[in-house]
Amino acid sequence: MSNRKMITAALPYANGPVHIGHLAGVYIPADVYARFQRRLGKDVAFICGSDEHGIPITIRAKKEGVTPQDIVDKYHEIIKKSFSDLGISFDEYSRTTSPKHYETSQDFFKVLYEKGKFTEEMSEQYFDKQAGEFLADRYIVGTCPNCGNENAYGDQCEKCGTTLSPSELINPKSMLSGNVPILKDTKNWYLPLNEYEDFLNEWIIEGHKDDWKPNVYGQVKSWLNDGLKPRAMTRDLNWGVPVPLPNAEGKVLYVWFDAPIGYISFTKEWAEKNGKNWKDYWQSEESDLIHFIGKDNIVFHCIIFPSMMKAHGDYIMPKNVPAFEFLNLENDKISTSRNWAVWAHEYVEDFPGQQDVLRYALLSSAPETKDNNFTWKDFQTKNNSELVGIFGNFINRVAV
Ligand code: B3M
Ligand code: ZN
Repeated sequence: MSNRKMITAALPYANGPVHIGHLAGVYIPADVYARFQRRLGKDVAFICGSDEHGIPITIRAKKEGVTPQDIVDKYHEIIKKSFSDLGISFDEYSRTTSPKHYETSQDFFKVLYEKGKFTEEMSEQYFDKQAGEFLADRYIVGTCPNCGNENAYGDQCEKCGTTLSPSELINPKSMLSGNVPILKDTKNWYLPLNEYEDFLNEWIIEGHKDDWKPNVYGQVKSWLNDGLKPRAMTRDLNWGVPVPLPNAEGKVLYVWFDAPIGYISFTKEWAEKNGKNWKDYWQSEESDLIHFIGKDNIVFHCIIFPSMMKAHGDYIMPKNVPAFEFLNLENDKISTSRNWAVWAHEYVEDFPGQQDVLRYALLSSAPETKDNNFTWKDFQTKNNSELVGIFGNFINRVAV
């Protein structure tokens, strides 16, 4: 156990506000951990920020008829304010459109490129003729080859959790026009994840059998058993961090390449303002790196980002990646598209001064080892009998 704690919380997509599922599954547990470590006298950096690239943002912008920049400007402010209103004690809350992040993620890409860590591959990608755009990841939907879910995305099936590539989808359809896309040749840069299998097996499967959560360990193990494939680290899109190479016009870094580097960029921003050295947190064996995430982000934090850091060569590996399960609301899956959620910024308005009640309620039913459920009835009981009745009575008796 080292004295320095580099704590990250998953970067929320700036395509909508945060809800109680995000709070219970990532931000409140991470905040409690960070506060606890500070109390123990540890040197803590607790870092987060908005994830402002990727297709969820551009899809939302298209839907609302505004620019992606308009979308992220709006939601970054809303998210940032609700975290601060709820007492999430980030040392830094930044955003992936910041200049420091462009510089950091492009530098990271260049190091891997110059070390020969990427393979350059021509491939046929789906292209929407009507929209005149390549269709990456979530721009394409179809049937999951694994479980038959008809609404699987080009990068992942949310029903069974399998990571996919668009070519694996059965009956692919464009999210832009609804049309059946055509295939067109394009060049991208791939990280051959298969070359990191031995390293990942030794580090996680042999090294963290006993101290990582079973859900995290189990998922990693099953991916490694299935075998890893090279994964494209660039995309044919016009919203994102430009690929820093000549002849790469119209190409940006894959959002899951740039977003985790955000943790590093934001640590640099914080360090510069506070007279610290960011390398003490990211490149020193004296530091414990801990990623708080939701269960759908396990592959990115346990396989892809560690392989990127390993390829780079200067970075430490995470000590632990506590991933939480999901929180349901009144026995139904929380859903942004169906507007079935308790939104953080609305709670703060509707229950002024009652932030700690929500923090207590969400923490005491955090989905730590299995999916959990939030109901207003429970919330009322937790407030009235646990906080006011039991805790309040205890304080009152002590004071008397
Ligand atoms: N923006 C959040 C999500 O998958 C995603 C996390 C990035 S962490 C580097 O909902
Ligand atoms: Zn599936």
